[in-house]
Amino acid sequence: MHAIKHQKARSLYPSFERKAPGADVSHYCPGCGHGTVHNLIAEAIDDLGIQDRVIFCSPVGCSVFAYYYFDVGNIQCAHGRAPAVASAIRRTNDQAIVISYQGDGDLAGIGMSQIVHAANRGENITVFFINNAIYGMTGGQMAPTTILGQKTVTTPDGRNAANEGFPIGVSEIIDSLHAPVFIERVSLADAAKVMKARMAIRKALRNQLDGKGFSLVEVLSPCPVNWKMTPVEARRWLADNLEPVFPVGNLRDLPKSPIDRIDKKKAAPVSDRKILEILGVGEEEVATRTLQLKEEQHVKIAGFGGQGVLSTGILLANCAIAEGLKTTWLPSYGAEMRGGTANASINISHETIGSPIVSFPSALLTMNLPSLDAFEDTVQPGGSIFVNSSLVPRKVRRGDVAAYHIPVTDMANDLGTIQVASVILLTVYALVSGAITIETLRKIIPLSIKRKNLAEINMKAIEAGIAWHRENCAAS
Ligand SMILES: Cc1ncc(C[n+]2csc(CCOP(=O)(O)OP(=O)(O)O)c2C)c(N)n1
Ligand code: SF4
Repeated sequence: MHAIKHQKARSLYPSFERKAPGADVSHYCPGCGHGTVHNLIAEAIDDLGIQDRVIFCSPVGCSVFAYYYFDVGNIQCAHGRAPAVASAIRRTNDQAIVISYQGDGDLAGIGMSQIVHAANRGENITVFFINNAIYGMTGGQMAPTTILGQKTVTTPDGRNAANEGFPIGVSEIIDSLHAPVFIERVSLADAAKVMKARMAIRKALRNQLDGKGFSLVEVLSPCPVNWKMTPVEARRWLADNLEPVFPVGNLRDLPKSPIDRIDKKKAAPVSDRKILEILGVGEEEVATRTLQLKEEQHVKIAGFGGQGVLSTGILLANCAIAEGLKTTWLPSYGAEMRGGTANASINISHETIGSPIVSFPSALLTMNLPSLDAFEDTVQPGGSIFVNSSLVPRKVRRGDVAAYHIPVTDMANDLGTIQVASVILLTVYALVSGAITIETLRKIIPLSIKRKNLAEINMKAIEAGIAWHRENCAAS
């Protein structure tokens, strides 16, 4: 049993210096439950000795500013997406103790599928779900957990099941899944209940430390401002009205995760070795290959849907794997099936890559004018832009990048199909950047493209790219 200390937890900053001038106190309203939960979490972090390991994922909502208060690693997540972010951090950093801290609008409204899937995967993360039965930050709209009859700005006559459905019991939904190890609903209605909340919060963090798996603590928490009550009235209303709808207590406390029973080999993510096997590249081949990548590559390939920009991106990423490099590929496309805009972001590095996003490409491959217009200004100074000059009627305007204008659609047409235009562009990029070898490209194409005749034209496209590079090796 830990002694109660009458001092601020070490895991909270001594003074809360927010951006707003003179703002060095918490922004929470008087009587708000968020502050209480923050204290309970911070004390648990101190007592478990994990301050230097904790990464706190704060949501969109009143607790968005948690990073001003917790002296731990912090990430502010998009609305409802904290469980996905927390899962990714936990999977890539086994030393991290990851907290997903979420309100009811965040977790049970916009983020409902995120939390259900993270719980269902049994992610080894800890979720603190602050249920104040209302959208606090935006001024008191109905939340999924608003109780029947509760007046909010969007249900001025009270929530009515016929119109708005019933309040959602999040803990009960999570309890219907196999994987979670710990689910408890607690309340901040009085001091004794706060002490129970304290125990549950500790247990949920301890579980992660012990590698047990997914833990969720739902905290029934007052929002006096939007409930239009004094802090004392709010605590009473919580006990009299919220607790009967959302009964407090432990719903689940397993000694170990059911996920442990799954064959570890089957659960293991696909390794690079497996990918090399699929690509038909021998390990010795990778080991003996001289890595010629001099600097990290952040590539954006952009064009119309149907111009092969996404598949060319996959080809580049596959080549990077075959070179023994780390890589990521991230597609982005509009809602249209064909003819809409599409782009692929590819990172290539010797090191593990933290994010698949390419905001500032070192190389931009553009297949059409809208792509050049959209991304030209984002290219890093000293980077390169490769332009399909058959379809782009203007030159690159930037003076601080190397520009290559290549009539790849015309060249591909001469080979028999415009489908291979983007591969010609990729070949020139490969030669200019040295990121991947032509030898690898030749090897991967037949493995990636199953239709033999198309693979053959792609091989010709590589030769066309080499020929163009030979004749125009200087920036045009
Ligand atoms: C994508 C997106 N949609 C909507 C919003 C507006 N928004 C900000 S906070 C919030 C609700 C937060 O309510 P809740 O999760 O219950 O947290 P509380 O503020 O009560 O702690 C909403 C809808 C937003 N910021 N981003
Ligand atoms: S609006 Fe409600 S949840 Fe938000 S800080 Fe104020 S009391 Fe807390």
